[in-house]
Amino acid sequence: MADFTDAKPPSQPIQPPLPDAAGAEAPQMGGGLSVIQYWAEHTLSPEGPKLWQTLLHKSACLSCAWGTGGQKGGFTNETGEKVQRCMKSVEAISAEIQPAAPPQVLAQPIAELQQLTSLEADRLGRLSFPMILRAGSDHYERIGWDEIYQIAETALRQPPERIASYSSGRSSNEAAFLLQLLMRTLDSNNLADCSDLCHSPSTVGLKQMFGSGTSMVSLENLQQADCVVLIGSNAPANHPRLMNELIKLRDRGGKVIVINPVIEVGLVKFASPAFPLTSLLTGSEIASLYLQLIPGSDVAVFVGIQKALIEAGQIQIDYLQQHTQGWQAVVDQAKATDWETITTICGISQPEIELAAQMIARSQTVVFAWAMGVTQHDNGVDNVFSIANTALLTGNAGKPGAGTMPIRGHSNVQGFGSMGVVVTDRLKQEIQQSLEQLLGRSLSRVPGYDTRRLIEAADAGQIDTLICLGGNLYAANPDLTQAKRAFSQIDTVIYLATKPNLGHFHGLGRQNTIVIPVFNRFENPHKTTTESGNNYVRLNDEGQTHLKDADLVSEVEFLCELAHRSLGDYPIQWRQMLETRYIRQLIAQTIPGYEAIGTIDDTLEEFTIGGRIFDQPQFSTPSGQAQMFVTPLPNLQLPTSEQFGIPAQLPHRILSLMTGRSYSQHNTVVYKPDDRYRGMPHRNCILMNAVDIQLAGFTAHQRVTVQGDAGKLENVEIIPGGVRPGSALMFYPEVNLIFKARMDERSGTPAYKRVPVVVYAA
Ligand SMILES: Nc1nc2c(c(=O)[nH]1)N[C@H]1C(S)=C(S)[C@@H](COP(=O)(O)OP(=O)(O)OC[C@H]3O[C@@H](n4cnc5c(=O)[nH]c(N)nc54)[C@H](O)[C@@H]3O)O[C@H]1N2
Ligand SMILES: Nc1nc2c(c(=O)[nH]1)N[C@H]1C(S)=C(S)[C@@H](COP(=O)(O)OP(=O)(O)OC[C@H]3O[C@@H](n4cnc5c(=O)[nH]c(N)nc54)[C@H](O)[C@@H]3O)O[C@H]1N2
Ligand code: SF4
Ligand SMILES: [Mo]
Repeated sequence: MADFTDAKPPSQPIQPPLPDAAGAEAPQMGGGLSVIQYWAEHTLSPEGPKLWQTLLHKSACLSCAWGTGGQKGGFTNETGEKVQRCMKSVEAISAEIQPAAPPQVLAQPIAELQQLTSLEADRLGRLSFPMILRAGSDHYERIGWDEIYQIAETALRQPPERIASYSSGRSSNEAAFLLQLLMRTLDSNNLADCSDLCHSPSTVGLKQMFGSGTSMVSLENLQQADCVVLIGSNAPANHPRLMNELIKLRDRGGKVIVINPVIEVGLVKFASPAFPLTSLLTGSEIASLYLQLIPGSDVAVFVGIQKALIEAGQIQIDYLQQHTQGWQAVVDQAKATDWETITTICGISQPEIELAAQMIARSQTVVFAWAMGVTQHDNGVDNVFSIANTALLTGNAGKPGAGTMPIRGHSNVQGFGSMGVVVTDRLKQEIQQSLEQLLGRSLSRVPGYDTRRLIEAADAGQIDTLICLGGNLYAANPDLTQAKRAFSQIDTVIYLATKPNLGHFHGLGRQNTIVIPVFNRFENPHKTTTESGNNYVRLNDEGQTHLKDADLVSEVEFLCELAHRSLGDYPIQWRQMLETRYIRQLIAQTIPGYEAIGTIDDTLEEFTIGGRIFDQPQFSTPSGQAQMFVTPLPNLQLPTSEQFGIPAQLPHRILSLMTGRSYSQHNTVVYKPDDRYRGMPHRNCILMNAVDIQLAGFTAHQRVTVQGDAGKLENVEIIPGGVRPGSALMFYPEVNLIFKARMDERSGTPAYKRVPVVVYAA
């Protein structure tokens, strides 16, 4: 374990006093007894028995990609450790075991349903019968399966460039594989996926650097790290079990460096129910160093860290020479960039950056982990490059206990990528070749639309048919007005979903909108698999639904039947795939690293995907070396009040707005309106720094208008809290109404974390 006792004392105070993480009423640490209380309330309530049954079911947790559960039992992680499921798991299950939404409620005029909030839409209950909204009608009505398949099959007969799919990472690998095979057999490459809005910059960036786009760190490796750099992640809310690894790391003397414009209370101190004696009551310190940077400036921080390492003679030249390419240019860039430029862009002082560099250099094994604060920027890929460059300069890639670790989102979003649900230029060559062999012809080379480009194409009237395998394409997008308009230009929209959401009421097609109710992961009548963010494949057992007299279909069955009706037996006997073991055999033959899935039905052995975890500095690039890239510093200038059309005399403040999740929501689905850890009591809040509140002449809790380049939200309550001055934070999906998508061109990911807004008193 590294020793920090002789670390150079900083020349000036390195840690700015931690601002209050949140408002006065907010708790002073993350986790805590309220988590236990939530657990207890739910598991002891009338839904308790069903909840327990589901928690114990052998299937992967529905919520995040940390990936607890699976064949080894609902409470086991991949190293065989017995762990608890966090309350996010309970939250997700609770939503799925709701009673069915009453038919008369779903048959209300669509204008009524459009009044519902995200929370209200979810609380309607589970979808339990298929329904259609036809052109000229003002409400959804029940529809029979034959007519559904007829409409769908006709809709797929359009030219391939005019048909598209969108998917979200809750479905299985089997459904994902079928979806892409169906689309590619039809010659369409329009395979948009929620990862386009999420970790696509990580996939694109890491693939170029290491030849593999996922985490190179296994859970076992993480457990050997002695430093974790956690960048742009609110893990206490979104990946709670990762917090236990950070607590254990601190307990064994390791360091955690947090890089985040928001002081997230749970990243300062977290009280974990996993350690009732040592952590739950008093809390465990998480961050050893907290760098509260200006949003969007991560590249500057990492170039700064690189510069400090170079100046201290702490980069690993031997390692770079042997295992990397392009390192000299990266070193030259850091040397040539002066400190003032770096510190002005990121707002972090040189001594603080130097301290971070020293912590990294003095650690034997460092894991660099990140989430949406890194990827959702117009330079998302550069952010990823700059982090991985830093890992390489210090020799922290390709050894046990170290490496780059994107913290993935949806519980099977990574599986969708592995199965080839990607646009053409992101499809692995091996998969392309195998599919061409299967089809007996070459695949279409048309680029295909990723998620943002799909919305643009639809908005331009270029899409006739859209199949949505889960998710909420409407509300996940920036500029909801555009998203709604885009949907209205699509003739046929088919949603497969477990529960109603805003998309089903606002994302409506021109001719037909069909909502098909599906079994969720623990209800499917067949086995399925999923892939965690740590590259671990889990096998999910068959299950049953609690819904009585429900007319549900499995995603696999729907896709098989639709494919059979559209394509007959070409290139496979689609109906045979209802036996999902055959799909797994096909996956084993097609997807690199997935060979072991071919026998998983017999062995029941879950496995780590081959070729992903790098314990040795031998990467999957053609040369075996990692490729490094120079990362231009971002220009973070905000528009002026004239550009916003705001009279200069009106009291106002122009801010860089971060948009993301509250404590109790899963993406576009809100479970509870407030975020107690940030002191935000409802959805229509803006978290601002006291300095900005004062400079604009506002007061705490005043109601203001927040305006972006696509619209405004009114009557927004100002909440003072731990955001970096000059920036603010609001919740999606509501805030998606007010801004257009600037995006990272290389990955297609919108800059959700740096939205220029003006705040003024109405
Ligand atoms: N309970 C729950 N779990 C979830 C989800 C959920 O909605 N609810 N969603 C799932 C999905 S799909 C995903 S992608 C993940 C999302 O997990 P996260 O990425 O943790 O979620 P976000 O709310 O987007 O917040 C990201 C963090 O980035 C910080 N940030 C913002 N801008 C910047 C910046 O410029 N630089 C840096 N360094 N940090 C910045 C924010 O302050 C925030 O702490 O969680 C997954 N798990
Ligand atoms: N402003 C802003 N916007 C963002 C983000 C942000 O940070 N800020 N984050 C982005 C990110 S990271 C992501 S991943 C996207 C999320 O975008 P999506 O993945 O499209 O949205 P979700 O809200 O996760 O989708 C929820 C719906 O999925 C359906 N569902 C749940 N389980 C299943 C299942 O097993 N099968 C099927 N077929 N359906 C199911 C339910 O009907 C539920 O209503 O949002 C993006 N949008
Ligand atoms: S950390 Fe993620 S995968 Fe693990 S129990 Fe919690 S929500 Fe589920
Ligand atoms: Mo995500």
